[in-house]
Amino acid sequence: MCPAEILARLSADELRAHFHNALIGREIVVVERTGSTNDAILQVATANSKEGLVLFAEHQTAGRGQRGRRWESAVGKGLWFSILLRPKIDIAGSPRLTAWAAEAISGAIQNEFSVSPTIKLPNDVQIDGRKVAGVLVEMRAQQRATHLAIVGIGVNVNQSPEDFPRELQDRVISLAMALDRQVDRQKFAIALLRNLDRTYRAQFARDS
Ligand code: BT5
Repeated sequence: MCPAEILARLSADELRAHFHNALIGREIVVVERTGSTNDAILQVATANSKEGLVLFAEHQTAGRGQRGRRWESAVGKGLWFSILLRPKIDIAGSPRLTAWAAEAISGAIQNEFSVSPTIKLPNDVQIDGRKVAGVLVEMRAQQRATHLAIVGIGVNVNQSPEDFPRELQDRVISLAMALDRQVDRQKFAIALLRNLDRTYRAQFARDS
């Protein structure tokens, strides 16, 4: 039997309560369904949006990886989200953002659970040689303003092997598969956003 919180949907209100003084997470939105969170976040953002807006989707119908590859996003079983940032880097510096996000994901997994992920450059986080998370950074040049970066993060949390297409099953893993138990997504989302916020401020923030 699963405790209720494991089956629960993400709660934006509960997430927001943890990030009053944060940069990443100062605004948090959870949508039920969207194509790609990397696109949806630009629809929610306004010209004056501060960096740190986070948008999660429970159901992502057109999740994408690099170069138009598909990202499998089982409904309600992973963390599928994007962060809007204005980092102090050039467009050419975007690989630094990808590496930062992958390290923050890996660090959060290590802190929360008794597993040690590895990072497969440029953008994969793996457990036992199987992909548990991926990062997709997309930058938008802005005239007379700091460039916008959209950092898209997908983490497999509560999938079983059969939640993935057959052709991926021997290359992928979820936290639940690695730990042999279901994981509270809400609790892990808080730990992950905290680690992203702390490490982003140290490396990229303009006025932290
Ligand atoms: C990535 O691309 O790893 C970046 C994934 C980013 C996904 C997030 S979800 C929130 C945000 N919104 C989006 O639309 N995207 C971001 P890449 O390195 O190109 O890896 C893609 C490849 O990983 C696919 O071609 C598959 O082989 C494999 N793959 C697909 N879905 C997967 C999954 N759920 N877990 C592990 N591997 C997967």
